[in-house]
Amino acid sequence: MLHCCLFLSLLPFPGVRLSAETIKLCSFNIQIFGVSKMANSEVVSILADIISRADVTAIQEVRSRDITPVVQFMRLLPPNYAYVLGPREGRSASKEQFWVIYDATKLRLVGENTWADPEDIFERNPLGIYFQTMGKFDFILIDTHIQPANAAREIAAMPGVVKYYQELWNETDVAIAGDFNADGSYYDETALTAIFPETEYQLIITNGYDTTVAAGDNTYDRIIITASAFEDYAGLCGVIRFEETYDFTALTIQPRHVSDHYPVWAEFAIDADTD
Ligand SMILES: [Ca+2]
Ligand SMILES: [Ca+2]
Ligand SMILES: [Ca+2]
Ligand SMILES: [Ca+2]
Repeated sequence: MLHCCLFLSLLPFPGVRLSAETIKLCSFNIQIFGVSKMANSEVVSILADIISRADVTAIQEVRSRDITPVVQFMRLLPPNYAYVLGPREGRSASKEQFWVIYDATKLRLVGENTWADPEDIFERNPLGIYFQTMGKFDFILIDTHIQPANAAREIAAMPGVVKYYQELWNETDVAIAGDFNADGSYYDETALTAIFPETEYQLIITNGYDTTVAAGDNTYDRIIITASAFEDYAGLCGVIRFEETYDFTALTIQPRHVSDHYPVWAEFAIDADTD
């Protein structure tokens, strides 16, 4: 009986297939990445370890006037990792860049495009990237960092961004990954299912997850996929609570020095794709 229960507990949700080979997609707001953060070797080694355990990571909050910290960080990763760095985005003097780091032996970059935002809705225009895995799975990754004060309006505009990229690349599988600020005082998270109805989208990181290092319980960080990618989702996702993963008693830093956000992740089969 015990064996039976153990076995059942390993099964994914009904209807979700297990695939031998998967890719791990991560999203991580690394909080004000630039010269100062790069100077802290303990922080940087944890960031590098997390990112090198994923096959592709959508990063938010690169804040640097020049590319030097980005280039320095890439040297700490295994040589098979490549990246796309988006343009500097933001309405004030404080600019941010999206940064997508991926394992080039697992994923091939097919296209990259920053949303032009004709109605100027987004403070930081989302970055779309079209990836082909080494299996059948091809998909669009949208990296986003929703402005907290304007969360409802920016989130409501996101399905239009999805549609734009689907038409641009003639590809229906989309994973939106990023810091949505979709909880707490910024946003009523129960409103997400109206914007992303379950016939058309799946909220992989659902409202119960805590993605913040602070004591509060907020699901700011999200991975959301389109219906055609339901077949590709391998049924595995989570939040990396790095204070439980790394031994901070051996370090001089606190978990909050790594970031105020935890990374979120999801796995996708590379051979289930039919579109
Ligand atoms: Ca596809
Ligand atoms: Ca929540
Ligand atoms: Ca928390
Ligand atoms: Ca698909």
